[in-house]
Amino acid sequence: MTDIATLERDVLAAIDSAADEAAVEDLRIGALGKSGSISALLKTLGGMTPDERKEKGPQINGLRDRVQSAIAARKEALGEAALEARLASERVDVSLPVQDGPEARGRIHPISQVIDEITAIFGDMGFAIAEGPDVETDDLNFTKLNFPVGHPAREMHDTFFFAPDENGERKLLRTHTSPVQVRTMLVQEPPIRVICPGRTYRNDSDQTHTPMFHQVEGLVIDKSANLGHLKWILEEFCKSFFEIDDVKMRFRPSFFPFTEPSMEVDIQCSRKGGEIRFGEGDDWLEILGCGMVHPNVLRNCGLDPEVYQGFAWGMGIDRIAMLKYGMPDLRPFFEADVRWLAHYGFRPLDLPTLTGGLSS
Ligand code: 2U9
Repeated sequence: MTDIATLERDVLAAIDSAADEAAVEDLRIGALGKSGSISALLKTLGGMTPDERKEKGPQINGLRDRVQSAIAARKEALGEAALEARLASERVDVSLPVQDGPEARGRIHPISQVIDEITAIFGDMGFAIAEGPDVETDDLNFTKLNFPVGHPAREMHDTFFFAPDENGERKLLRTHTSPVQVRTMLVQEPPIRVICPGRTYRNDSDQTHTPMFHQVEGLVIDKSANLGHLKWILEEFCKSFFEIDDVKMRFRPSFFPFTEPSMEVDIQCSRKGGEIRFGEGDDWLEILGCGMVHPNVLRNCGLDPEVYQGFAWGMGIDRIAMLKYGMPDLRPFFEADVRWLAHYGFRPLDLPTLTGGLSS
């Protein structure tokens, strides 16, 4: 076999087995590029005698032409195969249902939903919504609320304290949202009607307690606000929130430093087969605490208790969310598990309204 025939056989075999277009291009450069093997043969023609050139010229040029067309054919075949593979892998089945967008797949956390429901109910009664910082001063969280310095109630709150700053002041994570009402009274003239939902913190953790939890507290201050008004507001709230026509409520005497008198409130319920239903039955369930604002608190917040009076209440949002939506354990609320959220969460476009129902 001549050198030319051997070269042709090798180059054509390599082209035939090239796996992709890049490999074919490498072969083209190796054969027909500036320093390619066939280009080298073509260059030898210049140094040949006319007779030799007559014989070798057609052989070498024929070799170049056949290799060129083999390369073009292989490139085309590989290009078509690559396109086929891409079309197969990227094929869109237009008969499949359209995938939901984020607004349809996302879920509202039950706590956010319940805060929306609570603010819708109290907003409709004419209450403003107030918020304040999670990191508070001892003064606003305790002293102004009539917790005497060194009083055991400060310890009862299992407070998370920060290290004292350069002035010796020891900040804390608020143990209730009451400092928000204190801030409101310090800057706003009565009449005051405000609710304060938000995060609160206590060093406590078990099946019904998490170190961070949510409260909503309410405050009404004017010249004649009294327990009759408080009772009506709480009854209307419970009827709206639990979506029941009527509800019995039971007020038991209690103690809080910031209210006098103070009460804990139970609502009527039935417990059948482990399921709690409100507005029926003859069982009771504690849901909130309340009372008339203590005169010391009014004074501490710049209001004259001889002129102004009012009432306040507080309840745990997480607890009433669990009760309303039948969630057995509090801890998954804050574990950010999307499977839990997919089950218990709410569709973002289903906004709670008073006319359309709150849990629809
Ligand atoms: C001011 C004056 C009075 C807010 C109140 C309660 C009673 C109460 C608890 C319920 C369960 C907290 O979530 S819980 O752990 N709260 O019982 N809260 S009266 O009284 C105030 C607040 C602010 C200036």
